[in-house]
Amino acid sequence: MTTCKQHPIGRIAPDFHCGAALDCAGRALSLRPAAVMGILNITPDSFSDGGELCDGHGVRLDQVLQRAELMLAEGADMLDVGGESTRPGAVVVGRQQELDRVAPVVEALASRFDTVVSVDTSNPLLMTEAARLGAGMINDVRALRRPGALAAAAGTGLPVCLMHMQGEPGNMQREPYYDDVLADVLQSLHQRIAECNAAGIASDKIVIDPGFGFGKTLDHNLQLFRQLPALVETRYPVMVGVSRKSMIGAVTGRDTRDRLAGGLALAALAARDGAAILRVHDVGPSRDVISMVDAIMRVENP
Ligand code: 7PM
Repeated sequence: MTTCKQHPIGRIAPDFHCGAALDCAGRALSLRPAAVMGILNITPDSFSDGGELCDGHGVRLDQVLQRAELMLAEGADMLDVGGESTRPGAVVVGRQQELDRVAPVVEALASRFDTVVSVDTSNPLLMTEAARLGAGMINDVRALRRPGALAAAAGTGLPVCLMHMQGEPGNMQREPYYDDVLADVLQSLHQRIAECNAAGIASDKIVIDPGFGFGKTLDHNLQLFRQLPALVETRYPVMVGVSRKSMIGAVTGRDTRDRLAGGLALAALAARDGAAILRVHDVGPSRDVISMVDAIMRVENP
């Protein structure tokens, strides 16, 4: 294991090469320039897309497919399907209900579209089922902490995104505290990576995510974002999810539906800092930001 000089606890992934592609169930996902992950929230109470893909009667598959098609036309490299709202105070979804809600969507997307379908879940049953139905990645805001999740994820052979969260969705925003937010996030992610490795998930299948808004104050979120380069230096691909989040609302004073410009500013900074995957609601504009930043970074610097 190599160590990163600037960050003593930032051990680097032994086998990961910057610019490499991620193997998502046989599909090569290029991470340079950053990949765009389009968000498909299959929850009745999603905070920014108002349950339009799912209502009291269940998932509206036609709407989901239409939205997915639009995102892909706008240049999404992958789609992230989630059926559990992690909003503080959200209705808790049962494991079976989550499975019934999300699995058919994964199947429909994977069979119709030539793209990577990521499943946003902490549920081991859904991980296994989604992989069987053609999912290409597992995205877990609990970083595979639920009983059975490590083994289930390892069994799929899929890449996993390990997100940092302090606490649980129900209590995470009650006075979050860190001595040093970056050090804490890095240390906890390295601990999860070690658990993954021990369970048989190789380092080249791991993506890390600082978890903006998950058990963090505005100041923690801003500090973490400022220190993205330190996360990128671990050589694990870094996912950034800030689209429409409250840190943008807190700075700009805008409602969720008016946070696009703020989010694009952060997308530009994340792309410049070397983030590997941007998880966004607004695919087209985010794609343009990445293309533009990439053009600037590629041009020769005399
Ligand atoms: C309510 C609160 C609804 C928060 C939705 C959310 C991330 C994620 C989410 C992230 C990764 C949202 C979040 N956020 N997965 N899932 N990283 N890897 O804003 O930042 O979409 S849910």
